[in-house]
Amino acid sequence: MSLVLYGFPLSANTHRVRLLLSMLSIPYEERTVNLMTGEHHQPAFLALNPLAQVPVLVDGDRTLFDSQAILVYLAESRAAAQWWPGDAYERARVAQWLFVNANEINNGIGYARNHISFRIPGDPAIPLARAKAVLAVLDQRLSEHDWLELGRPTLADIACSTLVSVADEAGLDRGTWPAVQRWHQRLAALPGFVPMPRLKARQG
Ligand SMILES: N[C@@H](CCC(=O)N[C@@H](CS)C(=O)NCC(=O)O)C(=O)O
Repeated sequence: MSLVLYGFPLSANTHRVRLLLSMLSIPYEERTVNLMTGEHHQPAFLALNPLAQVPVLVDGDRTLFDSQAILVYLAESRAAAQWWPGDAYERARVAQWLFVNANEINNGIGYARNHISFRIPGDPAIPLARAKAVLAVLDQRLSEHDWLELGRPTLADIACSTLVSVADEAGLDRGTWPAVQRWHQRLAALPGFVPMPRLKARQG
């Protein structure tokens, strides 16, 4: 079966799928959907995702949207139990963090980054407050644990790491959360790790 990831280079939601594909050494083709020119609103892409969002994963005749759902699908279909365990309680503990990413982290760091770095109109104050609150929770947890759950890297770490790694693009000083930084360094040392692409203006 051929695997195709529809994404955008600066999309954090695309990156976390790219990261898992790379860590699992799964061959795939990435096709860029140009969000800047509105390609995601064209009928061809809407047929893949009526929400007009990347990422979308096409696996043969199967089509999926939402990065969290795609992570789960890849880990389950490739029998990657290290990342997404078979035990119900363990799996739910990992799942907690997928939802933290989709809610607190995305509505915090993600929206603040949109306002500050992509200049999407809106007041960044509320997302910034949310971002600081969730980063404090992550920092507390990661000051006591190497990984978010189960004592090993799981989908929880993949899901939560992407936006956290570019928190400075949301106007936040990443040094404020040292345990989070050390955790990200541990993740970056794992085989197959690929970093989240940086906004050009902030490179170097
Ligand atoms: N819950 C979705 C969110 C996807 C999403 O918001 N993607 C952004 C790019 S990072 C997008 O396509 N935005 C286009 C738009 O909203 O116009 C996921 O986790 O994949």
